[in-house]
Amino acid sequence: MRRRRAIKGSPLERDVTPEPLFLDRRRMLGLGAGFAGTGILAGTGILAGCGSSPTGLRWPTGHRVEEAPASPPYPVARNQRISVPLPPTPIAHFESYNNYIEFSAQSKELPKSRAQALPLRPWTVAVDGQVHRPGVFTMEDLLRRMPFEERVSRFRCVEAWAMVVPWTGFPLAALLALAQPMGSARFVAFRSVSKPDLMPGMSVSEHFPWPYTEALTIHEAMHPLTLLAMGAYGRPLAAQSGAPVRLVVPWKYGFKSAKAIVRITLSAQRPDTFWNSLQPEEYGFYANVNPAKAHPRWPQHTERLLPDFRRQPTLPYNGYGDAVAGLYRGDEH
Ligand SMILES: Nc1nc2c(c(=O)[nH]1)N[C@H]1C(S)=C(S)[C@@H](COP(=O)(O)O)O[C@H]1N2
Ligand SMILES: [Mo]
Repeated sequence: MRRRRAIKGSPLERDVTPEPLFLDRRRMLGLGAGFAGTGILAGTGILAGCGSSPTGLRWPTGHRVEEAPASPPYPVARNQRISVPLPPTPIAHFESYNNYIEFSAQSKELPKSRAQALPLRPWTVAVDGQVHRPGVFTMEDLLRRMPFEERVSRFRCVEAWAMVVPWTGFPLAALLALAQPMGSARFVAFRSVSKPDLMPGMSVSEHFPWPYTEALTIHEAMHPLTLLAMGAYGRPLAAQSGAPVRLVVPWKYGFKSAKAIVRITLSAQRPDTFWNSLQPEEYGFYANVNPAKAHPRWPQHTERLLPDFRRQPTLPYNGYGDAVAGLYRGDEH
């Protein structure tokens, strides 16, 4: 891929994270303004014109937090500026063709029936590590306090199939703002729930480095396109889709988007992650969708779009290059 002059001195090359960015909570919650100020989104097409916030909906003001219903008001307003103008994959296909290796390492169909055994409440997400204010959030906390919106995104698995999904969620940056990352935090790790008794795939693949984990750089994690989803298609996520809360990073291969998250840990060092530690040649740490990068098992220049698996070209960064290419030098994989 062509080296881009504009990326010199990109966030990845910087050792020191600009702490004031994280400490100014007011600015952080107005994500658009905060990010525009850093230059990370300079020249972006997809996010241009977002105004002071890329999020379409705030919890109605005037509600005392503890009185607010613990559910986003489905359907949540769509953020048109971030959404792609494509017809969503039918929900029946989204909810019955799944990768969820804890439930089955082989089958795309078994997660749907097996995942129903997973209790989705009570459920908490811990946010810890290099943060000034570590915390444990219940799902009700998140539903009351986070700025939910709907956004229609492309989703691309490294196995070369693709979907278009209307997610309901909130920018991960909004949750990280509450935890106040330290200047030393350079990576954000995600840990999926681990319940071997309920998850038959875990014992079939017992040599795998459970639990399922993934990670992003702090700059990827703070990017407005990085979503924590609790719903899709205007309703709460199905268990097999990663309920009650999962990551969605639309410019990366799907394995980065960890399901059923229970812990988010900020660190100075890059953490080991599940697929990358098993097969680094097949599952790069960055895993940005890249049609030009050969893959040992799946050619990446085209993809098959659900529901009919029509073949179409794959786009660099899954079509989100204008918004995210500035995060990279171009040789990350
Ligand atoms: N915990 C966990 N998260 C996971 C996976 C998994 O096996 N376990 N599979 C990943 C992969 S490879 C993909 S493509 C997506 C699939 O999401 P979907 O089933 O909603 O399409 O989830 C990702 N998140
Ligand atoms: Mo995947």
